Amino acid sequence: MSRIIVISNRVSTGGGAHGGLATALHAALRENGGIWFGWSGERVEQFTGLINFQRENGVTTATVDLDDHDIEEYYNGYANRTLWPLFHYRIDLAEYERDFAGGYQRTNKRFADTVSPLIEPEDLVWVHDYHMFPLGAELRKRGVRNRIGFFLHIPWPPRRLLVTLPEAEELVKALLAYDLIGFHTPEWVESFCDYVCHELGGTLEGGNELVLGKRRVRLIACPIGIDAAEFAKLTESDTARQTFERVRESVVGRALIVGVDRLDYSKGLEERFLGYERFLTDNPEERKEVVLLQIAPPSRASVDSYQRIRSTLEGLAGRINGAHAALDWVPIRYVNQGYPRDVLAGVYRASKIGLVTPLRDGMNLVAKEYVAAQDPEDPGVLILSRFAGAAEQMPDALLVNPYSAEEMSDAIRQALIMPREERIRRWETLIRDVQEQDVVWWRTQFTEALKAVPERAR
Ligand code: ADQ
Repeated sequence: MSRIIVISNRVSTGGGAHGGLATALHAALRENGGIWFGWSGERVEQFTGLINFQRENGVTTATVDLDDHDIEEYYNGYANRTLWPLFHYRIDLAEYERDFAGGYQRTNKRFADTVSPLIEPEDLVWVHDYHMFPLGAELRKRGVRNRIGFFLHIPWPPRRLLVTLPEAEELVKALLAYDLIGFHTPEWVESFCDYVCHELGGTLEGGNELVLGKRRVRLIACPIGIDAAEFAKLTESDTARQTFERVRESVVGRALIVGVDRLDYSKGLEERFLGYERFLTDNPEERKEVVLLQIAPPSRASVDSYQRIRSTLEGLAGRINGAHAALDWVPIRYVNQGYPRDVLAGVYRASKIGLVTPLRDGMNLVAKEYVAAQDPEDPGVLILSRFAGAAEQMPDALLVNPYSAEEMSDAIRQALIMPREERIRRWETLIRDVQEQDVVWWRTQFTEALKAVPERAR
């Protein structure tokens, strides 16, 4: 059986608690052998390419430290200030700087130099996400002839937006060095094809193979899932039960609405608060019957746009609470902190509504975790943005346009009065797919598709 070489910006070690993605990749590494390679998250004065190998619970990881230039230009710069906003349709926030683009290429070359000697002829190589677009092409330049697949965890932007990126053509051509490119949804696959066919003159063959000159690459829509079984187990844990009790007590009979997101402008938190405020204004009789708990740990704090969203949200929560609170009730509890997964499971289960309303999201795993944590006898209602990749798989959620405060307000109202039979009916369809198309299903779909790519001159 072929080993797997997983390459991603950050690496999750074999020990401790993890999200579904790390668990699924660890399982693959344990079963097939292999290595998980990437940045250690550490900063050094001068890049050395020295690899730190670790082995924990049968998983080998190999990490390198980056220097200040790399971190500023590749990570904070091109990945977080250029590609992330552009790929989430926010060209107003995207910064196009040649230094960032140069640092991104340099760091990818450094990764390729470091990892290529670790790759053996029969290995399957699986590269992850927007930090690593050029890595496959760099590996090819270093003589790596293996099957190499790439999976994008974020959306692929429409052609009309992508053409604003000065390096778009170069990046997309580099991507064609992979054998297989995976996206969460058919919509992102179509956007990618649209760019390659209309900007570069490529052609689509057999519905899933893009051809440009001598290059041929397969495309797959392969939605990531969660480890649903593990999440259901977490929900039964002591910590989850205690959290459930504590949270339920704290809202004294009111309906809890929960949001759980990294503090990121793509998650639509400002719009969510405004939608909730609209609900409070439109439904004065319900006013004191609900509480919104928003859990949002800060991320990427060294990027300006993330500092701005933090202060905007603090201001907004303060204003809404100031305008609507009563002696015994505060409408929004806004918590800037991360929680262990078993605590989150208890919070999800205690919540009558899961409010997941990103403006744009590759998939969104919180939506699936919320469903997995519900009580089958009395499940809560998922309100989901139609602009999350997850919406495609979850039509039985209440789908909303997160830009419309009115739609969000209507959906909250509909969820609060939804009869139990309807909640159960919708939840049963949702949980079936969350369980069937879990993270192991996703991993298998991708790796099997990669193995099926015919051997050919690379
Ligand atoms: P993210 O943008 O990070 O991932 P998401 O899919 O929602 O978004 O995953 C977030 C994970 O972090 C979830 O497992 C959630 O439980 C956890 N989390 C969030 N807030 C937390 C908190 N306060 N405490 C503890 N844990 C918290 C990117 C893409 C997504 C895509 C994933 C996977 O942006 O669209 O679904 O990758 O491909």
